Amino acid sequence: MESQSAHQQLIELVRQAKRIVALTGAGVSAESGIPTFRDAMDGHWSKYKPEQLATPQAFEADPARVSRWYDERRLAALGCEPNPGHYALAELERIKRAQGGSVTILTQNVDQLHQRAGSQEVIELHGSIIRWRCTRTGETQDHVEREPLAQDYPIKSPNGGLWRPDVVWFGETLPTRALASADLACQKMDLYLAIGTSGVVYPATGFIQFALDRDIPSVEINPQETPISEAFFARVREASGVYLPALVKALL
Ligand code: BV8
Repeated sequence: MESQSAHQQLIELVRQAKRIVALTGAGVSAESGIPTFRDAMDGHWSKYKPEQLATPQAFEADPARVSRWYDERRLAALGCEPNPGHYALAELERIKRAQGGSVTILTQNVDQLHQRAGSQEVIELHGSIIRWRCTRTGETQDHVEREPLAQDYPIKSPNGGLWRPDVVWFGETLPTRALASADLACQKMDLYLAIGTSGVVYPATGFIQFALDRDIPSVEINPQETPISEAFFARVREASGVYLPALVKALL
């Protein structure tokens, strides 16, 4: 936030709001120890770009490599805990629900940490790496076991297909129901937050347009500037795991 008075202004915006929509990205999970998407390629994955592996073409070309990458990320997510930023958003939802309002989280994250922190209204725009899907039948299974899904990859499904992570890859369309629910929430909202996202992935980053078109206040919470920072009504240059708990505490 540019200044203390702007911080007070934001507290009042959140206090007055009845229907809040929060778009969250990998930055919200950073303080849980999950590398952000653009930094995700550490170790032996550093020779790839995530956009190269998170595509149907990459899975087609090398299903073993892509399945292994996702299973490692699944295990990493299961080994992490929600951080104070996740818990603060769940608390904010409880506060707003008690007042007859709502907090709808549109998450680009696939780690399910919002749900594990207690948030109820979470729309997974890009799916989940905890859930895997058969490429032939579309059957899905949740995998919360803390060991690798297989010794050898790719993982054959019993119906002659392969198991793939139930995530939205680049070039794949987002789940229709998720998009419809997100649109509905954005049409009813009176405050839009974009937290921990670099604002480069579509259509997720496009939801701010609902706020701009309806002249609804929009706030970006991110220690760094992003390509869409200027579009927001206000900007908070702080980590979500630090700022969100302070914001929610100020409401009580
Ligand atoms: C689609 C799942 C129809 C897999 C992901 C219009 C214009 C241009 C391009 C397109 C367009 N429409 C479609 C496209 C193509 C593409 C796209 O957007 N490309 C981009 C790269 C230009 N979109 C698609 O393909 C989408 N499908 O639209 O279908 C179609 C298809 C083709 C062409 C036209 C139409 C599907 C997109 C979904 C891809 N799947 N994830 C997986 O996770 O492996 S996206 C991936 O990026 C993750 O979900 C990730 O969450 C998401 C966005 O990244 P961020 O979350 O923002 O993370 P990032 O690391 O980038 O940034 C972290 C931020 O956190 C930073 O700003 C940092 O400063 C901040 N931060 C760090 N620490 C903290 C913090 N903030 C707060 N607190 C902290 N402590």
